[in-house]
Amino acid sequence: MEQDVLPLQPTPAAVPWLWKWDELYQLAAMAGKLIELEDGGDRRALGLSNPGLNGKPYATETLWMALQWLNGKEIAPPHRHIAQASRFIIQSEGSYSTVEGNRIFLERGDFVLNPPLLWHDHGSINNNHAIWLDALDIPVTNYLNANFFESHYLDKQKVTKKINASVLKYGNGNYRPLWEDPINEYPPVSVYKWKETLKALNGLKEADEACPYDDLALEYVNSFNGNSSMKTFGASIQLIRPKIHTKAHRHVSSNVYYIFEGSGYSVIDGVRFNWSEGDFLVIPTWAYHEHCNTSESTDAILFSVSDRPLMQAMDKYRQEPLKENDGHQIVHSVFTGNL
Ligand code: 1HN
Repeated sequence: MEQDVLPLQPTPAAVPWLWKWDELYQLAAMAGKLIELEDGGDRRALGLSNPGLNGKPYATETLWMALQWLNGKEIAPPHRHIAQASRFIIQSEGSYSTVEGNRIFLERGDFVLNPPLLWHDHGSINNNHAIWLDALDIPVTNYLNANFFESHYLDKQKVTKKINASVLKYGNGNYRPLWEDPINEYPPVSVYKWKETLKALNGLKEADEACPYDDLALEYVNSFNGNSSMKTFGASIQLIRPKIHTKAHRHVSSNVYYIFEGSGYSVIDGVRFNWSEGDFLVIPTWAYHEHCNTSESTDAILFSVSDRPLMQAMDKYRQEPLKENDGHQIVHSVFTGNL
């Protein structure tokens, strides 16, 4: 009984899980054909539902992760919500998001921010469909009973700034327009362009330093204050060099990974999860995990979101390395998709 109230350590209901790209893509494409976006309607988003969470469309206890499909020439109308949101672009040519009047064109690998209560809509200027992942703090917002949601009266916002203005103004990271004060709340830039992210990863490669648990990993931060991009969750991009096998650790924060490029595997609590481009992987809180890029010559690049900023803000974050077996888990099975 006492252990129900004061467990000795975290007991996540979310289970480690892997969603394969082929299956997700087929479902999203089918939704693209079958489901119309209506005026004042919502988004065509497939929520990743962790099998440990009783049918809730949540990837972990704290993170919502979905795959969104936008058809060519389509408009996903403006709305706003208190939930903190972000997107990582998988495929887009000619699609845009307008966040609070600031329209940005989306390209593969871009990381897009949507701080709370900012109006946002998406659209496309040609016939190409776009696909991206949405990461939001919906489970936390709902748990706290703090959700607010509002639809806009227009079917798309007026564009009030120059196209891509926030990238032009703030996208270089180290500089601030002298006539503005630092923005302390959320990052001033609304999209971290893939070109810059790749440059940063390549710089880190040259610097020849690495993390034993993640190899080369960078968090997307607010360039004005160094904080995480959102308050309830953060996002990172990670490059695992060929043949690198990281050491295992565990922490009080859950992660959802999207495999942007490459192939390899992760071992989570003794189970091996083989991944390749496009797959999604969940690492629940306090689960031991290590990663391996199995390629001899190609980098593996992984995008991930984590609720660590929330845990740290509440003073709940802990991290510990696996001490035994030179920091490597003993693999007792391979994930097959069966519970
Ligand atoms: C949302 O606003 C979007 O704007 C996507 O693209 C997914 C899931 C739950 C709640 C709001 C979007 C969402 C969402």
